[in-house]
Amino acid sequence: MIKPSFLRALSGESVDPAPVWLMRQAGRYLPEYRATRADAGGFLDLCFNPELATEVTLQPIRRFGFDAAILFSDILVTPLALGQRVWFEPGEGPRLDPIQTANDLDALSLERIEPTLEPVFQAIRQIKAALPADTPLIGFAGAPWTLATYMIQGRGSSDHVGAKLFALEQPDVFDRMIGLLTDAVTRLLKAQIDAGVDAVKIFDSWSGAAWSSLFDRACVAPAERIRGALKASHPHTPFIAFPRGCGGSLAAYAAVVRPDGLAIDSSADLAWAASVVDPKIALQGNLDPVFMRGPIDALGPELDRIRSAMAGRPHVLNLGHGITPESQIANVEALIRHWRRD
Ligand code: 1CP
Repeated sequence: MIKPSFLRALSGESVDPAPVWLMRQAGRYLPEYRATRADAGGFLDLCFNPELATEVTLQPIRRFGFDAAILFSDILVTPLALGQRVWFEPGEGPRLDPIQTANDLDALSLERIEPTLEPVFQAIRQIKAALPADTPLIGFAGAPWTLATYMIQGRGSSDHVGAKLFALEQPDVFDRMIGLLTDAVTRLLKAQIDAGVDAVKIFDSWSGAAWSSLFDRACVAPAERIRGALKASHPHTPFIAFPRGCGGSLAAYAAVVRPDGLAIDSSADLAWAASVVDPKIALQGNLDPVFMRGPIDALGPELDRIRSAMAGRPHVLNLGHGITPESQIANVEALIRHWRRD
């Protein structure tokens, strides 16, 4: 069988047209997702039900024929598997019992990851059995710093001041937490690969909130360790990193972490990113998600700009962040048509 375009791009090949998938492609903008979600009850019930997680992973593939599927799960299953209480407040978002002291951290355990997340691995096996053979499956985890922001603050926040203060006030506990999460993410991604995913991605959604030396310590160093451990055990599985909002630190991040794919947020100039990142690393991105709900006419020129900035280098078309619930199916269809020149 010919290697799928997504895996070719991640092995450093320039593919035309570049493969396309969208961050959060399974989600509330799809009526079929909303229907399955209503049947499942809570959001976590959906994540831990292999049949339903399989169904929602496949929905965007059936509807749009994306070049890769992404496992339906959430980054917050990692703190849950470590033993922290995690729940979703309907209409609001995630909530966790915050980690405030060394004792709270000591109550967490790496040994619970594989048994607690067995339904996720079962979903991976079912998804692989159901997906078209040429559609790779992406597994993922939250990166340690982004997970720590939720674990310390107990919820999402806009400035992450709680987590940043924790790093200043309890540096030893903070470093131990990042170390534990680095091991947890490594174990989770290895288990996902063993269950059948074809590539893995770490989401450092809040790396842009870290000051430069915190970024080195809590984002760059852990990502480098995760990549090294995965390459030692699973050398052929591509590793994608997403240091969202890291600005001018992108070049240093790419040089140290050396991912196979580097996801780029919408604020970065792709031509600049191409000039500072090793040309063997596939760049993934970086259309602003608002184009999925704005006038369709605006899409073509923006996609052409991305195409010309990425000409001749390995690229995966994606959004610069997750697709939002307000997105329009017609916009996603227009994006695919224009990109593939159908
Ligand atoms: O009610 C619902 O249906 C909940 C909405 C939702 C969905 C669809 C949440 C809650 N998580 C998900 C799925 C999800 N989360 C996926 C699935 C696969 C796909 O892409 O199709 C993925 C990859 C994630 C990853 C995730 N969860 C991230 C990293 C990516 C990013 O967008 O930056 C983060 C930060 C989360 C936390 C989270 N989970 C859910 C929400 C609403 C949030 C954000 C909370 C906040 O900070 O306010």
